[in-house]
Amino acid sequence: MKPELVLVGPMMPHVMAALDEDFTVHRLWETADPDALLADVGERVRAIATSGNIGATAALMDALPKAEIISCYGVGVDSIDLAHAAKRGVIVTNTPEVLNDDVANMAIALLLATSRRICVGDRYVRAGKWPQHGEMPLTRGIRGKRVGILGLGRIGKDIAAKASVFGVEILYHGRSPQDDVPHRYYGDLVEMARDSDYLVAICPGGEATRNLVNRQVMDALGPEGVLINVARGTVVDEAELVLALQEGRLGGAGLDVFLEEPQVPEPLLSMDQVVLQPHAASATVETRHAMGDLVVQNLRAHFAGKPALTAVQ
Ligand code: NAP
Ligand code: 8YV
Repeated sequence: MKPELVLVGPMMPHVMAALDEDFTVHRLWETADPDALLADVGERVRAIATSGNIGATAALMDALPKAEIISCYGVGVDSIDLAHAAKRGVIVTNTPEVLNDDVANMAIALLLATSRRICVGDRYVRAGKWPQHGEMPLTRGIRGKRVGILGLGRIGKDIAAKASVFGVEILYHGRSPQDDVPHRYYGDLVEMARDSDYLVAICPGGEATRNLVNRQVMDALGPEGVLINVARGTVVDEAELVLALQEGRLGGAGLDVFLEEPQVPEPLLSMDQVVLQPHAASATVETRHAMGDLVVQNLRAHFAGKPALTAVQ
């Protein structure tokens, strides 16, 4: 008999087809009464498949007391109650590495788009302003600038490698220095921001990093500085970010992630010094395919009696 699995939200068709092959899948989002479904099948379900944006609460785990594994579509697992999963002995897996390239590319794209005002230029041309007003104001080059990376992990290192090609100097901040990297380490984020032209946030979300990029950090980055956030909305004090941009204490921002997605603070929508994305850093066909495959591979390994491929805990 196939093991039973709760799928909390839709996934790519090939992922859902693969899950259907190996599991009896209960589609939580399709039912009008999720609590009734959980009460009905809860005692039999042995696996949960979820995504980084939906996660898994303690209540969901309690409703599925026989669940052995949570397979998450996404590398960030801040939306999963990891402490509760550990208490219940539930394995949690994520999708690391396969998304590094595209997420790093988005960070670089935001860095270039903010400094070269790509979206402003696009709007300038579309609005017919070029023939009317002539050249747009000059933008900023990035060669010789300093890029401070908050979170020099798998993706952060990829961003560092790609950014280096543009002739920038890389600085980094994390909880501890890393022996095997050539970049300058800062134990103090404010100090790094003071020395940076661009600050790229790519650390995990969750309570440990909540509002790490606060008013002090933004003021240290300064009126010419640009914040790129491809980490999580929680990492940046969003209200302070809006104020810093409005008051010109911060030069610009490239933002892929927000506090209350899909809501974006209204004042950001009209700011030319800001480039916005709908949490799309990993959203290419290729990467999302690979992430989906890994969700399935982790589940298959576990139910074949093998260790999950990419367990977080
Ligand atoms: P990773 O390899 O675990 O790297 C995380 C880095 O963050 C590490 O270098 C770590 O360094 C640092 N860090 C952790 N806790 C910290 C803290 N409290 N203060 C300062 N630095 C801290 O993770 P990854 O695979 O690169 O992914 C990083 C994050 O990117 C994910 O968790 C996710 O939130 C985000 N992400 C976003 C998107 C998107 O679509 N926008 C896509 C993928 C990932 P230390 O251990 O030295 O502190
Ligand atoms: C996904 C992400 O968009 O991997 C992550 O941590 O933020 C993104 O790749 C998200 O997890 C999908 O829900």
